[in-house]
Amino acid sequence: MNKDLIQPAAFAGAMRAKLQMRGVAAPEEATAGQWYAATALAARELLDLGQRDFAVRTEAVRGKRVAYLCMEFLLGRLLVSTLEALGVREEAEEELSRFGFSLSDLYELERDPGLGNGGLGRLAACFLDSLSELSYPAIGYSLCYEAGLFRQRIVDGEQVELPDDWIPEGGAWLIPRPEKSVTVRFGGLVEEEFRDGCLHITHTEYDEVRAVPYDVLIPGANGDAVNVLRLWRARDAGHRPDGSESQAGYVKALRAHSAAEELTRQLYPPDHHEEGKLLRLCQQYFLVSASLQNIIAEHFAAGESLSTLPERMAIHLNDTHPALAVPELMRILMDQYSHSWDAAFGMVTALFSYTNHTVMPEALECWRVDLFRVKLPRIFSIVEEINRRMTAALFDVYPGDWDRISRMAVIAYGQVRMANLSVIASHTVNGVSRLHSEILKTSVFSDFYQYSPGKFTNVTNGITHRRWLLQANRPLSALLDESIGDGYRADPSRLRELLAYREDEALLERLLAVKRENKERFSRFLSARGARPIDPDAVFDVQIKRLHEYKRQLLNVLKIMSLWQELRDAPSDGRRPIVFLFGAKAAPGYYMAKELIRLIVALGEELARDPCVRDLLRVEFCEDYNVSMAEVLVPAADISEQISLAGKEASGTGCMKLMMNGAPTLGTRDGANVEIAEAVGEENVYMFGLGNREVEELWSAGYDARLYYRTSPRLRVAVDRLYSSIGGKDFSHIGDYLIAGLSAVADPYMCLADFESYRVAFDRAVLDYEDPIGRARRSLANIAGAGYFSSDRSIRQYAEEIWHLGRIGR
Ligand code: 26Q
Repeated sequence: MNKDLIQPAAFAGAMRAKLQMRGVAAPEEATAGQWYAATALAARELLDLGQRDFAVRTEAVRGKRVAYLCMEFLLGRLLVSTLEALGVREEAEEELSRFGFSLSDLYELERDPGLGNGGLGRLAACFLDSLSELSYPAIGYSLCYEAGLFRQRIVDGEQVELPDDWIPEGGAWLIPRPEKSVTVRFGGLVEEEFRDGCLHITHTEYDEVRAVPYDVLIPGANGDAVNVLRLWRARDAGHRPDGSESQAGYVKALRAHSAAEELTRQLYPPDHHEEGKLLRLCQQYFLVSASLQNIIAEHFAAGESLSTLPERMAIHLNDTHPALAVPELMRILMDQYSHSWDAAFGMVTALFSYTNHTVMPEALECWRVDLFRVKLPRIFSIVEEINRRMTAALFDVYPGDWDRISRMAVIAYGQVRMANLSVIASHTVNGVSRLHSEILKTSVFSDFYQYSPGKFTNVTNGITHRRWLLQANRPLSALLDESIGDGYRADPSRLRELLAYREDEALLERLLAVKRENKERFSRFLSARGARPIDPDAVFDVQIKRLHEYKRQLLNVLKIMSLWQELRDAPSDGRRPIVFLFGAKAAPGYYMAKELIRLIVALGEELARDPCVRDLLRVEFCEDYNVSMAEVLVPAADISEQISLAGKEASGTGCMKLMMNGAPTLGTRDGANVEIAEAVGEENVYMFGLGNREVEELWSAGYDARLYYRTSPRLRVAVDRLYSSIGGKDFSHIGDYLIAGLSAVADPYMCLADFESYRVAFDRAVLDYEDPIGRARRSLANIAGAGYFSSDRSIRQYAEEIWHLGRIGR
């Protein structure tokens, strides 16, 4: 943010003033919690100044802003990144140390705002960070869930979900803006009447919910920007019952009150099977309706008229979750501002762009027409009209080609298809890695690609190196500062300069020392949570991501089981221990994912009980994996497991965090792995397995998992092991899943087909580990190649190629 507005020397005084304001008599008496609150409040005050200043500067040049609509923003803790960006970290640290505290003590007190499930939400958070860093005017819109993603406990070897009431300890960054509240309508009756050549809509008997915004301010470290993340909280639009009503009125008011507040009670985990998650549909509409009302109000407040909206604003749909913004904007323009259909739709396609994050067919969002119509009657009639006009236009181009037209329709077979709606209404559609964007063109959206090829493009994902390198790995950034200078801090592409040190043994040794320090730190972190200490000399093999069949944690398990058997067959002393670290949450309704967690935990227990292997192979399931844990675990990794079935992982971003911290990828040619291998060179990664085309061919030829089971003895041993008890538990159904396929195709994600080449690649990685200089050099190449995967690069691309934003500079 604008540093003219900050006097770092005054920050300590501001912290004390906030203590006093909160009723603490003397700073000597303040607890860590009170210091935390005071520090956050003092920082918020500066952020508030910075945000106003940036808004004024943006207005002065009639700057264009992007509104990034996303159901999730997985921010992680904010204290350190904020103080760092404000340039007052040292001042805060010094003041705290006077009273016996440190910033890291306080950081530990902060609850992770877990307002996201995984990659998509974390990407949104990295993007906001980059938008601010690069001085692009932006506003993120999302929901202020009272409970974020569940906290995970392992009880009796199984995942148990606990509610995550984060606001009491993590809400210090939320600034309520009740004066900007709006109301959102659900249900009711819609009447359409043609009068004086115009369609008049009357909407009656709806339920109203009030949307109250809470702002989180996101500063850039360089430049002047502070952008807003606006989180909507649902509140009853009427009055809370106070007892003055009749008995029936009281009950009715109470019911309406709790129904309204239920809307933003919790974040939903992905659940593609359960039909009729009506509340999720309402959440989506609530987000987009409140956000669009806010966008338009602010546009008018700036003295603009609707016709200039596309000059001043780009609206981005992060996945289809906020796609209802399309019909909602149509509704506002037509019903409230008397636009014609064509004028309104023209406005929509000038404003909207859309990013797709998945090719998994079951994850393409659809809503049942009957539910949709009841909850959002007017929105439904607009979607119907979009569909009618679209299919008519398609008929002109493809007369009689009903199959194609029905594939491209927005409404078909009783379902509203959000992906088709998003594509039709957007001027640009992008995938999140080169391979994924190609797959979009050839499979999921091939019809649309043929119809309008110019719409489709790629923007490979990125991560903010400020959190994932500068903040999470201070020893490494200190070493980089000393060697290549600090230019990479503002321009991560300059990490490339590290390549000049490839032959510098002194530097390579120091790189090894940094990794070791980080491994020790993680080992302490785990021990503090009650785990048996890990030997920092062990190889740290890391697979951290949501639990999903396509990500193939099971393939990793099969590998570990085969290694286990080998050690039992040929015990050997003096081997280097390997620790397999897993971090993963399973969607509560995803049976197989939960079973796989049970398997990983049981395997860990069984290995720990086997005297033959307990010191050599260890499986640690890291409970409650989240952003804060990743900040400790990522810098400690020796091997980055990115082993999804080729064609399934849209991009992956964990792969980028791990490479930036020096861990070589052990991975398939999927998602961003392909580009990582290209950036660092094949000799610095361990790629294996079928490619995307080979997967498709094998699939159409008829995949037979048993073939691999019969021909690879070490695979057979691993699969067979699933049929005897592990940690006293039965996992034979997972064996059946792989080779019997009782109700479906056996091994649907082809773990068996990739097993042998995976083992070969893994063995090579472990062998290579024994050459420290070679290992350090590989690590160096990964760090040096990570610049491209900075979200600063992704955001520049979005801003220049899709949103057409300018930077607000002086
Ligand atoms: C769906 C229906 C009901 C409730 C929730 C959902 C839901 C929620 C979240 C569906 C999907 C998500 C999240 C998807 C996601 O995180 N995708 C990942 O996005 C990353 C960023 O682009 C990619 O790197 C990953 O490859 C992709 O899996």
